[in-house]
Amino acid sequence: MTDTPYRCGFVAIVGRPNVGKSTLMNHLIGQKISITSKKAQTTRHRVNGIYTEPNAQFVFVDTPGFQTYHKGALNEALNNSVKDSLANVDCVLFVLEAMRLSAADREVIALLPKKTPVILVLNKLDKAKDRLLLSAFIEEARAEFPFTDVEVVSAKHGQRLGELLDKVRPHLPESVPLYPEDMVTDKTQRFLAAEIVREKLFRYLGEELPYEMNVEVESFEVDGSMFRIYVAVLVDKEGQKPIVIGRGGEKLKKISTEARLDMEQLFDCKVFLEVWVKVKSGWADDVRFLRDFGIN
Ligand code: GDP
Ligand code: K
Ligand code: MG
Repeated sequence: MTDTPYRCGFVAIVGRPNVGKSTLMNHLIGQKISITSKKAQTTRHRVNGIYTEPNAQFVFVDTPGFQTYHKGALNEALNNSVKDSLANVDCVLFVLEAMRLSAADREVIALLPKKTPVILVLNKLDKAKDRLLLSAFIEEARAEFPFTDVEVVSAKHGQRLGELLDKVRPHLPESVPLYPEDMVTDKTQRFLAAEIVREKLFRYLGEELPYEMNVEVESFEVDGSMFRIYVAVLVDKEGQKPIVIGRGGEKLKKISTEARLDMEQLFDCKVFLEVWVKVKSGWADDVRFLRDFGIN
């Protein structure tokens, strides 16, 4: 019997918004740590998700998608973050949605590294019923870049993720594990709590979502076997408060109830959650707001 060497390395997940990067990472690690939604640009921060096997540890880096339409400072920061995350990884997963290869996808392809293995991951297999069309599409995609390998998956339905891991594993360097084996993310519970509330805001506000909005965990306390979490939703103007709160407080109530249930599942304990809406005002708040984005 030969000894299999332990392998551990970083795997970046890239692709245009909405191809399913966050969904893929959550399913690969078996926990929901990265927020997902139908809206582009839900993921604003880099999130590392860790998956440990008896002989390997995969550290997945979910990159924020990039924005090609609004060229503001925030979007530049997002694009730089994508480039950064590609610079120092052992393998890249480039995610495409089956049967769609758009200009936005090509912009991401242009940023793919030449010296690092890049695996083409065709997601949303459940939407591609025709096998012939699918293989023609794979050929079309392969003509765009010298991908090291290809795998077809459904992130949402957890299909063929084991096959994908089999293709990634050989690219991980021989190394001791970098994280404890029961750790699923290097993000703090405080960070994850804010992300969960953000996800619900995206989900329930839809198009009404104020563009300038931020979520801040004001306090996170352990109280016996439960967590007490106080979260502020910061909006720009007084007039935006009712959008988040809803008639008779109904929207905010839905948002906080769903967020609490997700938190209880993720943290595996009872959670008391209070969410309220505040208008950001003045210089001090602006500084804090920028720091939360990790920009300054
Ligand atoms: P990201 O912007 O690339 O991180 O994409 P998300 O993970 O937020 O997913 C965008 C949307 O695609 C969400 O509505 C997901 O539920 C959906 N999605 C992700 N994977 C699949 C899949 O395998 N099949 C289908 N039908 N939808 C998926
Ligand atoms: K998204
Ligand atoms: Mg995402």
